[in-house]
Amino acid sequence: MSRIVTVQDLSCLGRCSLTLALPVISAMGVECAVLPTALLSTHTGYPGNTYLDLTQEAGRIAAHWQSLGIQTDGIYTGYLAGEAQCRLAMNVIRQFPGAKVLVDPAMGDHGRLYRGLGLEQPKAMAALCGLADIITPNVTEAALLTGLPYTPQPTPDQCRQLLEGLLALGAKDAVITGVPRGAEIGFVGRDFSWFGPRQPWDCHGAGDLFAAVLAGGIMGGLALEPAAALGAWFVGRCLAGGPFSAGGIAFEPHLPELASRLADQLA
Ligand code: PXL
Repeated sequence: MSRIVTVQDLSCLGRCSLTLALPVISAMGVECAVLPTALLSTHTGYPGNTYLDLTQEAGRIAAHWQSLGIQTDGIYTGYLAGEAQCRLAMNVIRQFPGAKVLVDPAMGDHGRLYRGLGLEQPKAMAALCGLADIITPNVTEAALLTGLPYTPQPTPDQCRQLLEGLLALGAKDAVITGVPRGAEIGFVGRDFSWFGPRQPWDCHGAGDLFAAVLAGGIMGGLALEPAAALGAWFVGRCLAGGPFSAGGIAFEPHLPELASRLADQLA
């Protein structure tokens, strides 16, 4: 059985980051160890969320694991707030050489950083991306990381430029997610892309859901393209049950289907 260590916040309500990664990755038959970087009442899409920084405590947890000789097959980092948390994630990656590293540089959408993040975030996240095997920015994050202009519907040529800029950060591979194209939406990688029907609504946590399925798929034994396709299929499947409020995408009823689809693909 494979193990993933995931480094991201615990937003107590709102189906994103850890409350989503843990059930999704577990349902895919992969053990999910958690390194919570902050404790929030809700994600920052709700007004007035509480925020308790746990960077120091997460460092103590990682040090304890090191003293026990704990190993992991994969590391998956998500939303991180500030330079110290990105440095913590980089130290965790160095602690487990040989682990496959997925960095989802969750920090913004619709052309803007999430509320509460500082202007230093893209640079700190770019440094973390440099240590990754795979990064999964959305269109906004790809622009923030590369310094290229944000365009809501990048053309294939613009996607290629974004990918080049992302790989120049040092990441071994990159998939741009949530790329709109006419009535469709999909993802674009270096030598593959996929587009499917786009729901008239979007929802908080869609990027986290894609990344969690991708992480579970790769650690379960899939190659990058089929793992990304599984992620896109699952996000589409869950979003079709919407629209959803800030409480997030109701993915829970579909977890058995995700598990059986993964098993079929591995068979
Ligand atoms: O879904 C990404 C995410 C994760 N964690 C927190 C967030 C967000 C998006 O807003 O606020 C705390």
